[in-house]
Amino acid sequence: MPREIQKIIVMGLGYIGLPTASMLATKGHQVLGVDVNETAVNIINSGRIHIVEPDLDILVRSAVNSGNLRAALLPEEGDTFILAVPTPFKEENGNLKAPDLSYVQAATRAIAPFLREGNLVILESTSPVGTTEVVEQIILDLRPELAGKVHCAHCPERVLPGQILRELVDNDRIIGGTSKAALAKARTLYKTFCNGAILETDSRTAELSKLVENSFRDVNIAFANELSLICDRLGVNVWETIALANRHPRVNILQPGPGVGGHCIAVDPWFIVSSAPAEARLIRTAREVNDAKPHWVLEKVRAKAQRFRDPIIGCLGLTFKANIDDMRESPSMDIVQRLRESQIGTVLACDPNVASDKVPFPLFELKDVLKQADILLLLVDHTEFTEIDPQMIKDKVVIDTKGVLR
Ligand code: SAJ
Repeated sequence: MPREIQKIIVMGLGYIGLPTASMLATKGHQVLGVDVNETAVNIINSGRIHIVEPDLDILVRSAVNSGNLRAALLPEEGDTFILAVPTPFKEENGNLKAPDLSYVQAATRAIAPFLREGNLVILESTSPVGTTEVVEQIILDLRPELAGKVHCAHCPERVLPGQILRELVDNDRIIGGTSKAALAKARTLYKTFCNGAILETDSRTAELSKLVENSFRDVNIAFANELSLICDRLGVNVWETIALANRHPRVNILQPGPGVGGHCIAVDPWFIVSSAPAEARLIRTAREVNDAKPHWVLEKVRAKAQRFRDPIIGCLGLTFKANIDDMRESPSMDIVQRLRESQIGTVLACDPNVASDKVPFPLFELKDVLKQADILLLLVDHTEFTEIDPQMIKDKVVIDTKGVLR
């Protein structure tokens, strides 16, 4: 049990807000989760979940049953307010992608009337540099009498979808305060459930650190994706090349794929690019390299299809990575949809993790796709696909974007 039980308001009950709210509730805090989605609010209040994440259902059920977690459409007064709302990007000038802070601004305006002296406001959403100061300014504009009396901090979430609950507890946590009091209060709160180190800094450095983590990964995946194009041009196996290079003690190349998806790595680097466009040349190019990969895969299929009249193209996988059901920014989904529009052949899509009502086209069983396809396009390394018997596909044209059907 925490030494000091707080009333905590969590704004946004998605992949970050809901696990965080439930975790705090199971540690004894009184938590009110707020979301604009009425269906989600009702589902959570009945002890169930509206998203897919291993073991989250158990945590939410126990938090709701304990009476410590409630969900609602509007906030109330409390001790700490956590903002865990989306920060997507919007197209600007046709090309540069600018952060869309409208959800952060709306959530801040929604809590402002409920703030009291001594409250802590934590921004967890991945945000461009300066956003915590923007949150503070919105509060002061609406409640000038609270100047110096409400504390703001940025504590970026860093958990990996598929392993959220473990990483919420085990990962080190960066907290960036706009004041010493904000840092002290945030440290006390996160210590109630976080076993990792609590690393203190200012809010701008915390904001940039989070963006840098995801940009580091994006740049490194872009290197692997560029290698896959180079190897294809030179007739060399990219997977073997990377495996061999990685035997050097100071080389650790990531894996190529059909592109980079998800709501984080494909988005966050743009927040750096839009704040420092002249300087962020490598980060921008990496985004462009990764974003161009689906088109390259499509052209590969087109080239292989030329020897057939109306080939059946079996597409394996729709999600943005293996063994999850999440299709946000998924390059695989993009490729399948563009293939369907291309008239290159007849597309049979298959994904054992995706429910048929989640996609606007029919899904087929793996065994049927394996039987009928002339061309087999592997897009996601779901376990079911990595276990395909090579004998079953030896007569097919195989395009394996993840290198698992070797
Ligand atoms: N991918 C590759 N090759 C690789 C690794 C990944 O093509 O070698 C692709 C995946 O297939 C996927 C995309 O990259 O399409 C992103 O997948 P991921 O597993 O690398 O990361 P996410 O988006 O699920 O979660 C990331 C994590 N950030 C880092 O690892 C630095 C996570 O810790 C963050 O909390 C999360 O973003 C977030 O919310 O920002």
